[in-house]
Amino acid sequence: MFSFISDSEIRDAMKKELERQREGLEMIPSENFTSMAVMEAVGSILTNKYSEGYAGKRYYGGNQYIDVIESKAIERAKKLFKVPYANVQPYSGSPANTEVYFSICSPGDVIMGLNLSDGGHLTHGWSTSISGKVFKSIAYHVKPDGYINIQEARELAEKNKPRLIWVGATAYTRELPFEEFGEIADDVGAYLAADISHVAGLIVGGAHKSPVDYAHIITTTTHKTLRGPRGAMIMVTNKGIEKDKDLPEKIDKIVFPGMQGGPHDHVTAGIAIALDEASKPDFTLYARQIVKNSRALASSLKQNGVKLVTDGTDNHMILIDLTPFGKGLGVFVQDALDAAGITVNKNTIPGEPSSPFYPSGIRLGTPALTTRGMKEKEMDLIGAWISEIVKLVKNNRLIENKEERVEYLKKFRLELQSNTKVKQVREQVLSLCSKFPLYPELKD
Ligand code: DSN
Repeated sequence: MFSFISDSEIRDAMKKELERQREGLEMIPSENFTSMAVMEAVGSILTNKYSEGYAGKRYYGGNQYIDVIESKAIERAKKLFKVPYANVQPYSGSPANTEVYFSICSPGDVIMGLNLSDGGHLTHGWSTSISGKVFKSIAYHVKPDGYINIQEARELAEKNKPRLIWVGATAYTRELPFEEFGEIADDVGAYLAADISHVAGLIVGGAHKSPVDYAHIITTTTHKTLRGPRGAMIMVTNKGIEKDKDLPEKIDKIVFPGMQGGPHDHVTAGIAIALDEASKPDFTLYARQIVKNSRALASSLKQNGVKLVTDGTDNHMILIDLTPFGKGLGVFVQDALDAAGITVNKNTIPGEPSSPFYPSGIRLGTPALTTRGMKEKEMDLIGAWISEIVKLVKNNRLIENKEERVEYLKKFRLELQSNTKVKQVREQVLSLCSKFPLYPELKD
């Protein structure tokens, strides 16, 4: 394995990363394990090629095979998501969303998206993102029950007349209300862009509604539930073309030459392969199992006394609300779970009483564990282990003074290494992982 990498510093880190993925429970909801076929494409000679432009209209020679690959990826995306146009060149989700803005908006235009700590994405108008600096960003929120406040979004849209509205999220555990946002956008004359990065695989597998009849534009990353390589796509729906027949051309021009140079052809091949994999009946079973697992995990956590935002889940993701124990506790739970071999991420929750770096929630999900073949029975066990760790660290407090806080966290992390409970859970995690081997094809 990695036999051509003679650079031992990099090779050793790569080997350790493989070991970490194999021997731990990967529960960051935006992560997944691609097939060997996707990895082979991404690690291939395609990385050598430059192909600025589009199939048949390139600025470099020698693109006859790249044209085949990119055209296949586009054809498969169109078929799978039932759209008349797709661009598969965006480097990742944030560039894709930025390209949408510059295709249809001018600086200073009003745009709307879900507030960051309510589950929205940085690129949906948050102040530190270019989207919140260049455009006049209006945020809608979730209600006290954690569900998107559609009434507030309607009122804000009617008052502010946005050019573009985003429906989509990065930390939202319920079905996205595409139809309702479609009506709001139509009523105020806005474009509706659905960012389905998190749920694309669920949509393709029939485990989440599709925005195709309601949105004008759809963006998605390709590496989350869709289980492809790191990359992204921008699609236009029939509704989008009815609103603006030039939308595909505008998007193509903004992606290249507007914002990007040469496409990552190795990634495009990986996307084409992943889209083919996602079109198979097995993928439908996979998508449905992700949601079954997520629901089983949510009920295990609740039974063990852990509070969840919206009290459950409809998708691949769960958001733990740690505020019953105190504010800013996400870092303690994330680090303790890490020590036990369970990888999650600390996350803000709606009405966050602390800060994005020291938030009061934990975001976790089931796409990667489901790829490994785990089912409800395993989720039940994992929910109990996570709850034990939450209870172990819940009495810690985030110290106000920054220097003292750093010292306190250092000591906390050191103590985790010898903690009996953490060691016990770590052993159980190791034993579970050994029953669901990851990448057995990669030999030492
Ligand atoms: N950071 C990605 C996620 O984890 O959801 C979104 O950018």
